[in-house]
Amino acid sequence: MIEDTIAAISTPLGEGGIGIVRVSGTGAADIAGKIFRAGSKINFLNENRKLIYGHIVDEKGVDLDEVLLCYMKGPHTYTREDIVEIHCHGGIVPMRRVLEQVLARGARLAQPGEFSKRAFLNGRLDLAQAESVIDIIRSKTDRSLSLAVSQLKGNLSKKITELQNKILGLLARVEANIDFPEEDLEENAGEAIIREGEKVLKEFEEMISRADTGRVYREGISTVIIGNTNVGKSSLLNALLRENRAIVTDIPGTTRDLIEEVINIRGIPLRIIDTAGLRETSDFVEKIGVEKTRETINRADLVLVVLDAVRGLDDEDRAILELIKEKKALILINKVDVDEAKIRIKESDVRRLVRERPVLWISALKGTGIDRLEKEIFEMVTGGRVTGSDTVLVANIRHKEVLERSARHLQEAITGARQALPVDIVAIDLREAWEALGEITGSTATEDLLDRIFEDFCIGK
Ligand SMILES: Nc1nc2c(ncn2[C@@H]2O[C@H](COP(=O)(O)OP(=O)(O)OP(=O)(O)O)[C@@H](O)[C@H]2O)c(=O)[nH]1
Ligand SMILES: [Mg+2]
Repeated sequence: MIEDTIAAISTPLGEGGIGIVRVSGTGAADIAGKIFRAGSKINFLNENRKLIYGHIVDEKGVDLDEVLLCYMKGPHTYTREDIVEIHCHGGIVPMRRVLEQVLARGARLAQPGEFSKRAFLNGRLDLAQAESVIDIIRSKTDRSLSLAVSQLKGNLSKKITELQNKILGLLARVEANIDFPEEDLEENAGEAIIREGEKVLKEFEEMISRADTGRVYREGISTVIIGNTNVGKSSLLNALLRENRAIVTDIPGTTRDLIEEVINIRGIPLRIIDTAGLRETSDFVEKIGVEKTRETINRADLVLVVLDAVRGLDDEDRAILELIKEKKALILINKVDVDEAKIRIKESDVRRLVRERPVLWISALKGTGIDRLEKEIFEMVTGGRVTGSDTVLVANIRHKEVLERSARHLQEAITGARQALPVDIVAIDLREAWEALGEITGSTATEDLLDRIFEDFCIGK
């Protein structure tokens, strides 16, 4: 049982119609009783889960704000504790003043994610579900949202528990032999571990192989547009955004600072950065821009290289293509809208330099080839695999690592069974595989791990 009462402002700090101060714990009702004056003769304690009109007052009885208060009696609440939510006016000062009163009457300021941590500790959500809450808040596209909602519903947890049960089944077969630890694994049991174990291992592998796609939906892809000056990089960003975000001029060196935007490509959030054109330069400011671009390329998941069809390939373009040798990249020949006679780039020359990478002709100005480009990007980052919306996708890198660790233990157990190792050794590997999986749902998570997960949350959640 957690004894203390926590409080925080749960809405963003800024101007808004309403702002909510949330209080959770054994003292929540008591604190509300001291600072809330209902508008009529209602006792809010008798009005579970209803909004009651009134005022928050300070120690001297002076009104701080006109509010609606909602008292929610545990255990049917987010944290399973008594919760009071005070809906004040959404301004920094009213919310702060109300929070101050709550803290002055005995609550303590909640840590980031502490409401959700309590929801987990009190058995309201398992760990994967609690993690999905922050994914919902941070989702960038419809698809990332629906993935996170599915996880909150417990679909991932269900799958993980199924896998755990299958491993337990294997363990039971091994342990039937364990009374005779000196013995090697009984012939039949050994075969069963190999046969059934391989099946379970396949399920692991499928989940792991789809995890990168899940991660792409959850985190997005960091993409950078590079190329010589004046080739149309900013125009391409605008074409992808379908709005005029970046400044486009015919003066080389227009873009100096990096511009970052998020676009939605078939449900995948693409965090896309327009850069300063890469060229040898003596302009000091531009030099800094070019240096930044190099760093950005190193950090990016995907690079879009823009070439200018009119200007043709030059040494600088070749240098740029050299720079991305190790990166996932698409090569775009821009300005295909001009008269054919003006085009000085040969696709075969480009292809020779970039080997198997896709080369597309586009016009950033007219929007030609942009759909095709989006299709290529989607296929590149998902491996062309379309996953149905009811498929359980592992989207969190932490979950993927746990699955990999668990799979390794299972593999060890199978190998052990193949070599007819003593039963207790095979049993240890199976138990470790089972235990690792519990880190996803939290059944075997350590205090340390929990701290690490919840400290990444926002305040008030
Ligand atoms: N004909 C044609 N002109 C284009 C196209 N894309 C860009 N341009 C023109 O090329 C010039 C440079 O475009 P920007 O988008 O500013 O090029 P940039 O690569 O961002 O240039 P810097 O930021 O200076 O490196 C502008 O005059 C654009 O109108 C295109 O598809 N067709
Ligand atoms: Mg530009």
